[in-house]
Amino acid sequence: MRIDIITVAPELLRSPFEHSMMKRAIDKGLAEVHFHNLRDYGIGSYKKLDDMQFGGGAGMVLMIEPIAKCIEKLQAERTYDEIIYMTPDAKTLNQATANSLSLKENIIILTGHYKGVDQRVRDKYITKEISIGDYVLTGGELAAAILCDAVIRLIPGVLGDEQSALTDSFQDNLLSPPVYTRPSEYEGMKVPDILLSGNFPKIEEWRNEKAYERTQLIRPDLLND
Ligand code: 6GU
Repeated sequence: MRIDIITVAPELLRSPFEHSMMKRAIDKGLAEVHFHNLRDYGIGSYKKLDDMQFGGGAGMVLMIEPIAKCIEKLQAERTYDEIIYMTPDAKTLNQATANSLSLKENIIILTGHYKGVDQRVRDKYITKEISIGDYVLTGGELAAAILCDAVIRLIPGVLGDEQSALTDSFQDNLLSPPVYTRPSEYEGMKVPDILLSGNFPKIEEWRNEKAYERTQLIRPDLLND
């Protein structure tokens, strides 16, 4: 999978790709991530990227021309399955979206800044808009890193244990059950007997029960989906 990220702040984005699972995916050749500094496509000698919004109001808006130049250069090189815009005014990222994106070949992720991008960018180029939650970040860069992490770990071959992605929280709309490791007793706090029993069908049943209880308590909305 190839991901092209268009951003005004590539330095804000690099580090998550240099560690842990995303690094492993890139090292294994399962994911390829390229950063494109929007500034390189800016207008005039000042490399201008943004301007005031028509109609008045606070905040600068990213102009269409630099973004168009960058996207069209990439599109001339290959076909993209999705051109995603990270923005708080969109549907929230969930596991189903991550699953489906992990099967794509080439995607572009555009990250906004300031007051966002000119609506015509969204109308002309964007095929999917994603928010990571109901709160506002300064820019879409960290959101893009989060999207990439959620997607890249799902690419077949990235996780060592093929099972583990399937048993993640949310994979079946349930939160994960509690987990324990050694010691079996700590300051009087005991690991539930069932987990030490060796009775795997019963353990599985207990885990399902706990997952359901937790979901009911913390995220009942997931059970209605
Ligand atoms: Cl994708 N961008 C920004 N700027 N803020 C957000 C977001 C994205 N998702 C949640 N808040």
